[in-house]
Amino acid sequence: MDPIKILGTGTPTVPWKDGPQSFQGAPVWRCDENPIIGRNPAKEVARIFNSAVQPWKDGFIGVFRGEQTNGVPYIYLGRSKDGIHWEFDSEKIRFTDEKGEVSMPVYAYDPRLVKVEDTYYIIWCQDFYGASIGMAKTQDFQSFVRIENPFLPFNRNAVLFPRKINGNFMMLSRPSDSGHTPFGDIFLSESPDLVYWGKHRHVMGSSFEWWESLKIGGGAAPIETTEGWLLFYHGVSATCNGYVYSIGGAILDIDHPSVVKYRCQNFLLTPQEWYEERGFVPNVTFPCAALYDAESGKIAIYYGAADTYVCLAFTTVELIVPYIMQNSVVRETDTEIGVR
Ligand code: BMA
Repeated sequence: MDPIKILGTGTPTVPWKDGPQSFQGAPVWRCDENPIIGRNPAKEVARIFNSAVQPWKDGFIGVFRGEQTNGVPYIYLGRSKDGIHWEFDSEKIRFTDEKGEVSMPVYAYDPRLVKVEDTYYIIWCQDFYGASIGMAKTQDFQSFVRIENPFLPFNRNAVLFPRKINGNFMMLSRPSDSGHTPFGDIFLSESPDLVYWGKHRHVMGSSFEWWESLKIGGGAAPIETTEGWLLFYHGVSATCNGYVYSIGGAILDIDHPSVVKYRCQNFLLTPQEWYEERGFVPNVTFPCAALYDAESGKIAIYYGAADTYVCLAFTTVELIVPYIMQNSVVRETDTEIGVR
């Protein structure tokens, strides 16, 4: 088999810590500086978690879910030299409409940050007469212009692909209900212009695997590899003591990403450390971004822990893709194109 490679470039300065020589389960290891963002990280922000980052200039920039001290979540901008140590703006991101008028969502959480061509898109969950997806664009991280809400309520966990496929923008999302949704599959939608969305396809469902049996949701923007789109997502199981959020991995077809080529039956990471098991909502690991370096194959996964902290975990494309392939179980609802 040819060596598995990341396509695209990424950044050679991806945050990195060497891993162990062998693994008991998935070849994913945690950063020894976790949690990289602790409690009370900014003025009137009690917790930052479920956040997304990108390389920017000679360092990194990110959009962070900041739980304000009044309990309402908003998105804050953060900057870092090394991707591990972060500083935050004291004011939340000021969104405007196309005319430049201030246009703030009622609340905003779980942001993703994806670069497509020369523009960065922020995609988050917000109130649109019920929980749904909000979007904004920026090229300079100074002006943030909201664009049309892509979907009707209720919907969560939306993430764009980092390039157009067959000429269209592609977005994963998870239709939901208005509460702590006890169900949910990942769907794919496409758009020629980021205004009109259609050609909706089912990608994959909550499976028979116990750790993701209740619902699943897209996580980091998919990473293009020689085997397909590498997707880190979250899977939820319902226990007698509440939901448990783990990180899963799948590989989607490069040209038809509603087709799942491989789906790992084992979680890649599950709550185990104190900062994942203890916090505002215990037992949550929730991926929202992954940085990579195509040359070395290094991958750094940013995940929220216990709705309280931001954490980092590492892997490489040469380790994780074969692990997903070797432990793959796909069912008909995964491998079909996903339209009925
Ligand atoms: C989901 C979202 C996430 C959160 C998770 C666990 O419904 O609200 O932001 O991390 O629940 O509380």
